[in-house]
Amino acid sequence: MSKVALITGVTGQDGSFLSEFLLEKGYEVHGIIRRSSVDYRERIAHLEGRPHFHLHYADLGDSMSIVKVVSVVRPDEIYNLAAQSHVQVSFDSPEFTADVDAVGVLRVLEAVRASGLENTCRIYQASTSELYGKVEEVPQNENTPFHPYSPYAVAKLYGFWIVKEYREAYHMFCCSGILFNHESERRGETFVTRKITLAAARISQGLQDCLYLGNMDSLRDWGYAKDYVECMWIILQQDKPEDFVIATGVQHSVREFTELAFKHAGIELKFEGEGINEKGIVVKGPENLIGKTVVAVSEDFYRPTDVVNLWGDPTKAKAKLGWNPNKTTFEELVKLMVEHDIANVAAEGAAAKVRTNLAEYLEKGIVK
Ligand code: NAP
Ligand code: F7E
Repeated sequence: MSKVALITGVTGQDGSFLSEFLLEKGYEVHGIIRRSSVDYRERIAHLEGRPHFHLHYADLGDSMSIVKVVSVVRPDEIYNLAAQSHVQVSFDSPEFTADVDAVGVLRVLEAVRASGLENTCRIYQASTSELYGKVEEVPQNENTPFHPYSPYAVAKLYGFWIVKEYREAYHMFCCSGILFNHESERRGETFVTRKITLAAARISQGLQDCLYLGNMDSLRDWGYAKDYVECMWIILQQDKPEDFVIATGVQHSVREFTELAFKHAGIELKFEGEGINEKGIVVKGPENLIGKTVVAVSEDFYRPTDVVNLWGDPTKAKAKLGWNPNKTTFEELVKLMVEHDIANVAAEGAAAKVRTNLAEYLEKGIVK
């Protein structure tokens, strides 16, 4: 009998990679989706219609819908990845973020109990390095004190503690993966890495003039999402439920990411100025870009409180899970994202050109 997994957040970056990974392992995979006015689910479109992949409408803000899905699917494993996951957006929608990212976790745990699955169903909670927030030590490990520094992080802290509470109170097999930033060619376009790789691709093809960023000094421990979803599964295959830090153990700034991404797109940058006046100027690359400012700072992307020094210590995961933190290096990650976006942007550009030509032909009466 194949194992049954339920993934909340199946349409997201991690949900899509995890679905592929579990299907490959022979799982029956169920995911929850929300009704949206746009029906195309880009990241999982290639999986829809496959025999072992099933979708159900539910929402983490709606307890009954979660109870219904859990009691019908009766999963062996639940991966609770659903969240309002954008830190800056959490300052604009703090209540929604708390409802989904904090109480939503409780709803999943209670749905498991209500369905009588508390002794059999294993639960993975998508926790985050944002819990360390205004960091109290570097690098951060499982014993580092938490200091959440955004509405997102405060909500996720509740999720972390309620999982721990249910583990101790009801002996449920539920664990938190404290994952540091993980990126990919499927990363949402408003997270800094993807925003940069898309801009580098567009600027190199003459489709964008300038990339506006916020705090370029911010430091992150960036890994590849495809590697990280494997850890989620390994965490649930352990003999006893435990929490783990998953990170690469290597730290880079937003500026370094930008420099490298543009380099892969054939553009060498020199940074001048400081803070709001900092600029990235082209010193090598396409003739028409030399001397031009293609990176600048905008206050719009500063946060009321920003987490600026995340650096994970994956020692426990290496020892107990066999995690290889260097499977995909920072350099490989940036390269694969830029290469993907260059190809993507070129295809979009070609499609846009066809549309422009078509508009011109229609106007001239060449096609009717
Ligand atoms: P993502 O791409 O933003 O995906 C979030 C998913 O949650 C989407 O499928 C979204 O559905 C779903 N969702 C949001 N609100 C929901 C609701 N009320 N009910 C049901 N589903 C809802 O995020 P990700 O990068 O894959 O991250 C996955 C999880 O890991 C999140 O919990 C995130 O907070 C956490 N995390 C991420 C990182 C990282 O670096 N990526 C690091 C640490 C922790 P729609 O498509 O309908 O919006
Ligand atoms: O910001 C700075 C920004 O939005 C990274 C989520 O997956 O990882 C993610 O949260 C840093 C911050 O990710 C821009 O101020 C500068 O210091 O890519 P981000 P995040 O906030 O680290 C954690 C682990 C999660 O759990 C979250 O779900 O980059 N930054 N300029 C910028 N950030 C953005 N978004 N846009 C800028 O223009």
